[in-house]
Amino acid sequence: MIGRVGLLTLTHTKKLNVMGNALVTQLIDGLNTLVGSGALAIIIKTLPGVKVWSAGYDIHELPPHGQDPLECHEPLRRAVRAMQTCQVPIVIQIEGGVWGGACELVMSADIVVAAAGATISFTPSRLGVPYNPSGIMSFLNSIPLHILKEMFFRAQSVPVERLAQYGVINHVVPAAELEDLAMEIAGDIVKTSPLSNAVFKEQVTSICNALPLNSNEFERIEASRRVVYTSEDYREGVLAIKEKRPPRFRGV
Ligand code: LCV
Repeated sequence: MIGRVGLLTLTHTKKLNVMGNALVTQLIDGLNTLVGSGALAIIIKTLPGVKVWSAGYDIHELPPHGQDPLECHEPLRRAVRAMQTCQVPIVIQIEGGVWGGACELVMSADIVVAAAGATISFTPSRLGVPYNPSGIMSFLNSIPLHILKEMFFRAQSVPVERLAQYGVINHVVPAAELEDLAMEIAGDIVKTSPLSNAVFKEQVTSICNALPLNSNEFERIEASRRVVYTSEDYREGVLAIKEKRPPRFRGV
């Protein structure tokens, strides 16, 4: 803590901060500890100078083929819920590359500050993963639809400078200024009303997650998703990442 600003540093950089149970547990415990210690704003960051901020979901912890990789108890879902339900504003500070599910973690923060040259790579379509409704809502609430569709369908790295043009990223600064900017923002937040901030964040989260899907529609979507996570393409996508080669999808 610095004053009432909580600092949460993701330190699994040797494993590219992959979002497996170990890192997600560090994140959730860290948020709870900082709020319990009186933090009125939290900065999430990693060690400075990384090439990869997070490589996304830990592909070695994906459930066995044929099981939903994004079920509510999976690490990514737990991490996003922790970010959204944390009662204090979260400033996330990114540099290097943010991949896959880590993109949703970043988008679940309240304020995003990035080092110039950082990139966001949203990759479910490269793995053959059927993203899920609540995850898509996270993205729809922070990325304009056509930009989100291009990111999803192309699965390419997008510069933070481009995303900042659409308000997806709050600030892009030289890496040397990143820390100071995050602290300046958090320093302003801790001077405002914690009660007002908490109830504002709670309402925004509730309103943004009000998913207008009826039960029939939801069941239909889940049936469609099951076709994907039981497909050969999904098996091939995960294998291709593990074998560090381009995937060869056949649409089955
Ligand atoms: C476990 C890894 C990973 C990894 N997990 O280093 O959003 S969804 O729906 O797609 C969701 C399911 C999800 O998030 O899926 C994962 C999405 N992530 C990716 O597609 C990124 C996959 N990784 C890469 O493209 C490269 O690793 C990057 C560009 C991140 C870094 O490349 P670099 O050449 O610097 P390596 O590829 O050599 O990786 C270093 C070690 O980290 C492992 C990788 O297998 C390698 O392990 P070994 O040293 O044992 O060979 N690794 C990389 N990503 N997501 N492990």
